[in-house]
Amino acid sequence: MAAENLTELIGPFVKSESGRTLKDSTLREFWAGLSAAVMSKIADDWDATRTAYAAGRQEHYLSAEFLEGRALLNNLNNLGLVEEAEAAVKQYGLELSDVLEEEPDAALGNGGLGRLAACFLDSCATLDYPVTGYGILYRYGLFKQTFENGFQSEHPDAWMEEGYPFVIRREEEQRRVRFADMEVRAVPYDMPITGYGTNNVGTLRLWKSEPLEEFDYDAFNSQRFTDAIVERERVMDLCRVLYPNDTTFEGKVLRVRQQYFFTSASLQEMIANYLEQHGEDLTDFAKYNCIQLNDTHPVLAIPELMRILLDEHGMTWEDAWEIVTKTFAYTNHTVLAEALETWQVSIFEKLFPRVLEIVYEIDRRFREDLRERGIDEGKINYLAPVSDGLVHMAWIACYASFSINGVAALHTEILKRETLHDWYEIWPERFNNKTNGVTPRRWLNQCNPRLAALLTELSGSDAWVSDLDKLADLEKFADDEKVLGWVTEIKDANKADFAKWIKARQGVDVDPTSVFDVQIKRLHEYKRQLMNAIYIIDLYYRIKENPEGNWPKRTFIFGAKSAPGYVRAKAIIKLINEVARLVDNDPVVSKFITVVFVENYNVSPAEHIIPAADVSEQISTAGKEASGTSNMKFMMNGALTLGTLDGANVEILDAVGDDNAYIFGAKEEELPALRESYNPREAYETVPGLKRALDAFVNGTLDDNNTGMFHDLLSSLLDGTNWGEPADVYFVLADFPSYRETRDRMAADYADRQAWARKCWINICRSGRFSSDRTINDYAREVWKLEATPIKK
Ligand code: GFP
Repeated sequence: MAAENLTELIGPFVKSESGRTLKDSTLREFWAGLSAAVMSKIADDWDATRTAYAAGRQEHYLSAEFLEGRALLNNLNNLGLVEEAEAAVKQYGLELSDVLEEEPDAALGNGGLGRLAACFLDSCATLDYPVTGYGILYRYGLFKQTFENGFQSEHPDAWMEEGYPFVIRREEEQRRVRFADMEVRAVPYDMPITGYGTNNVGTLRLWKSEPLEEFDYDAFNSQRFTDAIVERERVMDLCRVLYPNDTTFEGKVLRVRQQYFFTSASLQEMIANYLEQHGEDLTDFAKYNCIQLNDTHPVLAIPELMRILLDEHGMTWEDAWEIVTKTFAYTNHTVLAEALETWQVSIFEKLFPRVLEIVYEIDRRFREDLRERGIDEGKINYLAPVSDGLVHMAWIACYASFSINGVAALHTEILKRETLHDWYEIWPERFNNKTNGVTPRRWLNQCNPRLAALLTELSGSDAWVSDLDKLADLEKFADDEKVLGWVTEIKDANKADFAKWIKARQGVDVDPTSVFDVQIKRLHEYKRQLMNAIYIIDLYYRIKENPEGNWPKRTFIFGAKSAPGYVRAKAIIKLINEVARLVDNDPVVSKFITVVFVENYNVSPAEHIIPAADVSEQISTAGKEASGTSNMKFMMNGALTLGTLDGANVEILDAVGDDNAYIFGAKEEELPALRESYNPREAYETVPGLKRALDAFVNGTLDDNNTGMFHDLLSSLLDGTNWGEPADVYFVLADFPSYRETRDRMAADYADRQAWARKCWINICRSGRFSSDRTINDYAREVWKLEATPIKK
């Protein structure tokens, strides 16, 4: 019998990674060796799971993004191997925590959408559902962010350049993807997705594009070296970066190429598996396969499946369409216009004329179908798959999918009422809500071991880790002083850890006894990091005015990346960094408050930040944040929500009640009327303190290095733009007074640590419904019609 224990396995694996003695091996090589050893332990179960899933009904999760973060600790936790791994590295005088820090984040996603996909796969594995994720093996993940003089600067993230043991190349399962101007090999790289308390191991299959020929040998031989590799580089470009800049035509072509590439390869695999398992007749394809489209990015799968069924399997249009409309389900993630992707017809013409032909035929039949339903031409033209020279991906999704869902109750209502209202009128039965969730494995058990230990001790087992509703039983301790004392101690210890971590990372000193008030998410105007910053500027002046005041000590923590081309978001980053500098340079104000902008925010930093947070900032303009998921992570870790009635905040409030959350601001249904009468300039003139805070943008208090960007920010709030955008689109100044009042009150409440801890405890105990296990069970039951398929041991 081969060695099974990590203590025995680690040595040989590290040596084969490093090619030298263990004494000389680097920490990074220890990480690689330990990871490879863990892979060896997963291998048999992974194989057994693949075999078990192949024959039955399966669900395929198509997503352009999977924001996985680090894998090693997650796998050790799931497999119950943390202690073994600690002992294994101790033999060589190493600490597991140091080894873990060597792992790069697999940042193959931008934010919530990609992280949700990662949480979903974790839940599918834990619940034994036969689900496979499909995406792209981007060579460079989300860019690395640094601050240069307070400005965001972007750098490539070559996350797997030094080797990455958690993906396995499956050469023998490669496919061909054909474009009009190139043909490429799609080579799958599989990542095992372990679950908690199960032997099942799911799969995330990431496709990599490679040329048919390594390079042009003749050109190379004639010393035309660049010519020899041009085609290769063109093919490799396909998977080079997550979300290429698509402001240019060429950028758009690349993006569409990516979308077709991974959906085509994935479909080919599904078809091949079907033929192998169920024979040549594809009529029952939808009985065995369901495909979830994660936003519109994979919607090309719809015409591509039509093409495969029609052209490669000789089906009639009617039979093929019947299969397609029973196979696809579509999730919408935002009501912002950018989610409803449209592509110029000319891009499709250039890349895949046959797919375009099919899209036109879908369009023709769609128009006929709607005319028969008595719908007027104007509406038909608006909803048609092709209009005004554009292909409308969301409309194709709505037409072909049997299920259309939003990601929180309020969001789904807005889809039905506005964004997708016409579709809802025609096909109401397709619409359903699936409120997002997050995995309690990574986001509680792994990132907050102290709290996890307390929960396990009080409930007598770790069953809550895979059944988070069990935490409801612990609410009986809400008035137990001893338990509340422990909750406070745990938070304080986590805050001390954060203080050490940020000191080592960025050299910043923070006081662990201060209130940790946190906003971490992509930088976007609707998320209103700007309102948060204005509050801090206002507080700065209030403290200066009254330095003897009873100001609670507070640390304001930010983490955010801005899309590289989003000028205003980048201005907000610079502004926050300037506010941090202003506060830090003031000997009086800095006694009370500190502002920290965590550089290069990503999954791993979030795991350090969330367990240490007291206040969870969820302050988007009502109606704009589809769900949010950090709100759920904070809640599970005993931070209190300071939020608007937006996205899943509404459901968090419903779960914990008014006494245990801090809600402020205009409601979604109030905004249309408010827009009519709203005058941001009046707020600027009349709300006490606001003028002073906003003037700081431009009067030399905050320095934008003569870029004029702070001036633009201010005028976006007060004047709107000359291209017709109204002033203060996101109601920052309108909500500011109630935000300030609520946030002040919240900081004051913190002083009563016992009462505060009670609120935290209620939040933790009632977080069960925000586990992604609940979400996935809902999808499996109501949309995917999927049975758990545990492998036999
Ligand atoms: C998007 C939405 C969020 C939602 C996630 C997952 O994420 O409200 O929670 O998708 O459904 F906007 P971001 O792009 O905001 O990160």
